[in-house]
Amino acid sequence: MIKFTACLLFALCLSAADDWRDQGVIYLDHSPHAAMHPVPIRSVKLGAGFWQERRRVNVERSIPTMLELLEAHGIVDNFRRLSGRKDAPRKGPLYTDSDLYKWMEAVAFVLQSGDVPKLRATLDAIIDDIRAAQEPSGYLNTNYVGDKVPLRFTEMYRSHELYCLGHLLQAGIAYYRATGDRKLLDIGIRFVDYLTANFGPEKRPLLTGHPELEMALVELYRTTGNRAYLNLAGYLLSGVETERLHLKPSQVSYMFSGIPFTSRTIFEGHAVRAMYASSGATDYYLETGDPLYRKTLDSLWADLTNRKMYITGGVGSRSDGEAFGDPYELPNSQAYTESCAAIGNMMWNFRMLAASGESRFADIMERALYNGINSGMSLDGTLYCYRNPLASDGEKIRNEWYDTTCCPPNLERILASLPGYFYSTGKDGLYVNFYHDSELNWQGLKVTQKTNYPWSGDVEFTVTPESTREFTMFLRIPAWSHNSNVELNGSMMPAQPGQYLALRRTWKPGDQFTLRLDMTPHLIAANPRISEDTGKAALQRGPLIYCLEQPDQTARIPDLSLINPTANFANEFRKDLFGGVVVLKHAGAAYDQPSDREPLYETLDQAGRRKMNPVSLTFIPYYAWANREPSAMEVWVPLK
Ligand code: FUB
Ligand code: ZN
Repeated sequence: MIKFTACLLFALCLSAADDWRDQGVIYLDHSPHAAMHPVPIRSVKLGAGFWQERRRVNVERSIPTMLELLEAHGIVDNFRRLSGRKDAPRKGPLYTDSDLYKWMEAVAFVLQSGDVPKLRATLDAIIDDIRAAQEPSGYLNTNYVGDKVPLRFTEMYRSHELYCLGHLLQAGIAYYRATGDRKLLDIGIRFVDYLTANFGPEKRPLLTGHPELEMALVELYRTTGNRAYLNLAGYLLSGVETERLHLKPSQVSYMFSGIPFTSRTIFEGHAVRAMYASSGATDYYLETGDPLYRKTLDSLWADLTNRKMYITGGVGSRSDGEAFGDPYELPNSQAYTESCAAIGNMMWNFRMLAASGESRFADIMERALYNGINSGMSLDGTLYCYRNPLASDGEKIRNEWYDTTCCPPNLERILASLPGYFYSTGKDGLYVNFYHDSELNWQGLKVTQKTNYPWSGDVEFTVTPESTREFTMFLRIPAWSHNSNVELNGSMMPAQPGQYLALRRTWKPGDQFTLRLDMTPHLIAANPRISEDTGKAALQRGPLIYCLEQPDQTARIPDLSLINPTANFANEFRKDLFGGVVVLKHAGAAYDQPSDREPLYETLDQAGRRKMNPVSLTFIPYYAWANREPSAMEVWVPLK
């Protein structure tokens, strides 16, 4: 490993040596255009509470059961078959290697938080299976073998060869950062070296038909210091091979690759592809500072957040092509909102946050994480949503397995890596991106948070530097927290929403302060152009979006509406429900006669005479829906 000499961290940075233990979800300590540097996963220990419970279930249930399923569906045997260790036909769609790699990355992230010897041994055995399957050239893919060898790199618009490699590299990097062992990383590097030897502007053309490799290559560059990997990412993003590959406009729209990334102005096509491409392009910007990339990324972000993103942070409206729709095309029950796309949204915004230091990007991360990602996994950790719609008539939405099982291991790797998103360092101090009962211990600084977030908005901080020193604690004040304050040394200071509040002072061991975020529930209106949400409101409390689900209501969901939207919500902590959640109650009304007994059309006068009865509506956090019997649900509720 290359040892860098420059130290770009803030004043507490003691050493510039590049130790694998110092490297987080992404490693930006030497990225010249990074304003913020994530801390390692192992430096943050989450205390009991919201995410730690999810993380416990992830390790104890999700990760083991997913491996059983990957084994049962022959996904691991696909590798063993190539080495002769198993005589079994290849199983599953052409991209299944990536599902195993994502699972391996999840395990590697778990190991970054602390050794789990049994899990490590299982992972080591699978790494051995993968190594045995790799060809001497470095090529590795379980689909393009046997009579499909002639098809290698001939159908890159669909082949997922490079997508799988991207996930292999990410797993290898995570494993290296967990253990210091390069064995999985080197398998990926051998394949990349095969690519650099054979492909490029003067050689054969290359295309990521499903972007993913771009961000993995930039991370590989950050891990090894080898600039060839960054250059390969730049080549893929440059999209210079449109003609040599005879790509059609419809293909480059769908793939979100194949033309220069910097020529993009809007999101279109396959949502996961677009999010991963944007993540890779941001990674490339963080290393190169190319202003055209920054301009493109800013325009795309505006397109997403002003016109194409759900209130849950989910993206991708159409099931046809798993794709973005037109501006404001955000249907609720038809929403596609693949879990992977919400994850991609969070990953992209994490990189934009690092590039800018602006809290609006962390706000989107939080929105996606608590809602559109969190909904993707059942509370018992064994069932998953591929789609995360915002309304349902009660279809069965969660399954333990999908033939395209990209989402489950993706959710597992996010939960396993979560501590790595909580803090970043910058040249002036420490940024607190997320809140949770936790302890950071990093570069001679301890920070503890005592809180019951997200059920409570109060966070008590204790700051303990090794010795007294001056730096800034930057606290993210979410845009939803309209009346926040910080109490420090007996004085209260207000905190503006939508920015990092800078607390600059000389901190001494044991200094304390309390942040109070405003958890008042708010009804949210949608842009008038989102036709499905006209005359409706959604409910948000803190970072959580709420919904109505049938079991909690006294009338059927299609017959319900909210009345008197200015009335206060009653908060109730229900210990018995979903492992403990705050439910919100509000006055509503229900049609006396169920609406499916009304005529299809009638005059407004007649409709106005329909009798409604007062009811109490009970809202639950959106992420928790579909954890009982399949039943109707809605996020956007009609206003009476
Ligand atoms: O393209 C195959 C899978 O479909 C990918 O893993 C995901 O992006 C999903 O949308
Ligand atoms: Zn997916």
